[in-house]
Amino acid sequence: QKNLHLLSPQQVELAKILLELGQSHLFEHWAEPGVDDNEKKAFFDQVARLNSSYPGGLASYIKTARGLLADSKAGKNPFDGFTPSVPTGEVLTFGDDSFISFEDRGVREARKAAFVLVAGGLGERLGYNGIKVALPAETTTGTCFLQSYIEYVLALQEASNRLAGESETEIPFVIMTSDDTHTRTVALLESNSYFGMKPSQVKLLKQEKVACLDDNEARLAVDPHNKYRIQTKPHGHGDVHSLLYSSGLLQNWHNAGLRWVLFFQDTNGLLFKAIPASLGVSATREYHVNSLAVPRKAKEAIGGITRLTHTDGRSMVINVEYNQLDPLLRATGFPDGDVNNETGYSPFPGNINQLILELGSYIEELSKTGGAIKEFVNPKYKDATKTSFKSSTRLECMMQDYPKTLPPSARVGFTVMDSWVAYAPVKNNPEDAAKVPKGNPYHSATSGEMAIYRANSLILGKAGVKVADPVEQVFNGQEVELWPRITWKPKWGLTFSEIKSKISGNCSISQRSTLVIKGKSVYLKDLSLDGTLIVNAAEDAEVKVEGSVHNKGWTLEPVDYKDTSVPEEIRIRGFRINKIEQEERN
Ligand code: UPG
Repeated sequence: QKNLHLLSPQQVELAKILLELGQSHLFEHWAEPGVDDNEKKAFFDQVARLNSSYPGGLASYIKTARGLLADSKAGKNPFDGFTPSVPTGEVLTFGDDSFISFEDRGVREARKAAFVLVAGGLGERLGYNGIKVALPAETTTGTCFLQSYIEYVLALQEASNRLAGESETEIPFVIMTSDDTHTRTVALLESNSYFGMKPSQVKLLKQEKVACLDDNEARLAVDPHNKYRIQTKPHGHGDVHSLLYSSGLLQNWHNAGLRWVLFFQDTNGLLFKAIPASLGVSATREYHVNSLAVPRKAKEAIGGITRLTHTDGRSMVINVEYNQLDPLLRATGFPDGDVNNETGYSPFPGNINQLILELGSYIEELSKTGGAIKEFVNPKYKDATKTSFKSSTRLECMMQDYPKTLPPSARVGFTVMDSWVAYAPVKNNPEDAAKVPKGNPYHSATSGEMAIYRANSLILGKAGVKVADPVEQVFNGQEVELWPRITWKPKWGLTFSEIKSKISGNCSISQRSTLVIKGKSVYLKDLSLDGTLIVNAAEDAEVKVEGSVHNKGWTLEPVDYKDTSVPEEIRIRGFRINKIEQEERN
């Protein structure tokens, strides 16, 4: 009351809302007027932000929180009444005829697509100090994830426009950031001239954090570091939907005739090898929602794509998050829970969170929901009475929960591809990766890089090159297959048919070799490589690479992740590349 005269009419309104919502404790410790007045104003700036960035405002946030906290206290199972079963989807085999025709269709559709990268997460499990999109996907060329993603989108744009006989269409590229990643993402783009993309083609949408909750009444938590602030935490990647909607981008895209929105995550160096074909599946099957999936090892930290059928007859195909799949299975007639079957994999395909949404039905749905996604809460209770929390909690949401509100008529499908060509994220620090059960993927910087070499080697193998077998090696306590270090620019090999068209004769590559292809029209013919070859062809130059190349090449020298004299992005992979000798061709 005493401080009311300091506030603008809008701020008085916000104060009233807070009091009506049972949040008077937020003001209890406020100083007399004249003391900390600027902090008090800043408090209301924060409340205004929290209010405007959440669909329905703080009132809606607190109401939902009370409901979810009551359900959690009562031990209510979010899957009550649902029985899980294994759904059927489109299963693709890299390189076969159907894959090639889906790829072709996907490239044609790409100029009607927008790409959305969710990159607001800090990646606590990895513990890397920088932003994850700035990490090198591989250290042979040092290309970071963001560069690789942008170059793939540009390559798709060019190929798609070429097939349509035009050159003007630009594929929109959106990055969702957060306060944890925004400034560094902008700096990475600006210091690298947007990696060749027009700055106007890239849009950044920053997600806001949400208010923390102290108890089952959803009393907002005071920030432990500043009594004039509400403590906040990330709300999750599900924010991307409301941000796309409220920014007006979806409507702009719709008006411009776009048909697809593709969502993807911060560190998957293989993803774009699977994108043309999965976009082709969306277009051919007319899916409103298509999630890309890979065979999943039981207990692997990726969600399971599951058909959930309710006793009332409803049924949906949805991701069940990795921490919920095992308890759900045990509670519904699968006493062993999340286990591998005779194939060596869990029967539930693993969600890699590459989603393709059909824009028309997406806008229709969002105009009803405003982009709000079904949330959940995960409080850590002090004891069995479930009355107080060990630390404050908050509501969270996930982008893959979008289909939960869709009507039964929605066409929700998924596409399964082999992990070797579609999924190799960098999520785990070396210590945790080394503890992953044998046979399960490490999801580390080491395995992420090795997966790129393996995929490229296998793809060239399928395209007719004799690529030597890998050797087993241990880096940072992880046993990995070390294949020849083969990399190429997306413009060289966007699709399998394009790659095949650039290889002829008898080509071979030994295990200790490195091959870097930087041009676009580079043709390998009767190449015998044993060492390192870098092909630097100019954009429109046609280069034929023939004959035998033999030199000392580049070797991998082990480094220990604990050795802090080595840069962090190198030591988290457990090796550095020793560039001894190479041949360069232009
Ligand atoms: N992210 C945000 N904002 C947030 C939290 C995360 O943008 O508030 C981004 C993050 O940068 C990353 C993505 O979301 O690009 C996923 O975050 P991550 O921590 O890597 O997700 P996980 O908990 O490992 O799980 C997600 C899905 C899961 C799926 C898996 C596949 O929830 O279903 O199997 O990714 O990698």
